[in-house]
Amino acid sequence: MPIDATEPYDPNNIFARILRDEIPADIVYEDGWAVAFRDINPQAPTHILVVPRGPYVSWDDFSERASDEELAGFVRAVGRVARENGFVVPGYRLLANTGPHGGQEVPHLHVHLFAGQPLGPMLA
Ligand code: DGP
Repeated sequence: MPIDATEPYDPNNIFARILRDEIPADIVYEDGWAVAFRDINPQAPTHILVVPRGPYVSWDDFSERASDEELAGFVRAVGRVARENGFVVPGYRLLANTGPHGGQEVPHLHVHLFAGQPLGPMLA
């Protein structure tokens, strides 16, 4: 079910539980600002989700409430995930579904990173 991007943060959402190591995930990167793990239902040869460590529901919530340090740390982390996996030259795609029209389902901000093949003009 798509979520409302302005709803209060639910500390028991699935990505919060991954961040607390309560449920397993295939983690590919972590630093003080972000954790990245493989999507359970990949839509491309490589499909990674990058999530901030802080409690933000959506891109809207994060861009409004996060400190400048958190914003910079998260953006750098997303770039590092792509760089460290060798995606910069062949290229990759970032996507942050937001709210019902964006099709966001998990109420903790996540940036999808797709790579590994030409992705075409849009992913469905
Ligand atoms: P979105 O529609 O943008 O909210 O995408 C949520 C993504 O999260 C979707 O591609 C599937 C993925 N996902 C959902 N539950 C889990 C989980 O428990 N583990 C992992 N690794 N990915 C999950």
